[in-house]
Amino acid sequence: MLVGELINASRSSIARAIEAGDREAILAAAQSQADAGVDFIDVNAGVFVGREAEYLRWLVEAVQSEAPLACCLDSPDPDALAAALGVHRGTPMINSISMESERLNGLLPLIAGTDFKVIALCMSDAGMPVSADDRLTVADDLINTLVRNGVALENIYVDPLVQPVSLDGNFGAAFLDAVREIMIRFEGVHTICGLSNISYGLPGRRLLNRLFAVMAVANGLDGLILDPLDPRMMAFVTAAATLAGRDEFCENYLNAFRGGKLDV
Ligand code: THG
Repeated sequence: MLVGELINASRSSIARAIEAGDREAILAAAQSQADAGVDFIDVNAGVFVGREAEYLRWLVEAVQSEAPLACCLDSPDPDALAAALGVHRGTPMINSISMESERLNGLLPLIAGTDFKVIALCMSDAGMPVSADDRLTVADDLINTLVRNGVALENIYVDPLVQPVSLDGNFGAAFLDAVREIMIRFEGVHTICGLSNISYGLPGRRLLNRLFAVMAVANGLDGLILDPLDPRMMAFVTAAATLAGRDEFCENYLNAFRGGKLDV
């Protein structure tokens, strides 16, 4: 399951398009990611404090102005999510709920009993997780809370939270251990992550991001938030999914080969 990350107001070209009301630029960014094969288009207007709800809703309208491309609504703010949900067509993904009590209580009423896909981020009032065990504890709480509130296990995407390996040499291994354990212990649930945090503070970031994607898929991860316009990343992820047993009859791999997408 792939989520395209490019419509994020932390990117200057997107911030400019939002402020200029340039619907065509947003639509083009959405269409190119959909053409690259993503399942959801992430939309994030978090840098616009005070106007996030208004801008997130506008982003959804822009992304869906030609075709009802499904959005991954990327905000911790219930008001912004409610505004975006008010105009979204089809089944959205919510990015993300966590065990932080304010966020949990704000978002649960929007999510309970729906068939939305929900990213469950492994953060709690205790802060950021350090070890694999920290991540397992929060994942357990989140999964149980969501299921008790009428969210199907199959619609939950646990994000164990990638942290920079430059800050603590064990952060990569702790994340990978958590993915493997979550996928074994909670059969039927999904896992997902963003990649760029792993390489924060280091040179050669794209190399680290691509290899970490492969390692995460090898450990059972079945969702990624990524830049789908990076052809090497896409080739690596396609090959990794095939090698990890997630590509029946190697169909996706062979299609990518025939489309010239593996020659990168
Ligand atoms: N988990 C979940 N959601 C997430 C993240 C995650 N949403 C946001 C983020 N992480 C994923 N999205 C992006 C979007 C854009 C960029 C990175 C991640 C990006 N990065 C450039 C880079 O890395 O070189 C430059 C960033 C900049 O301009 O400063 O563009 O982990 N659930």
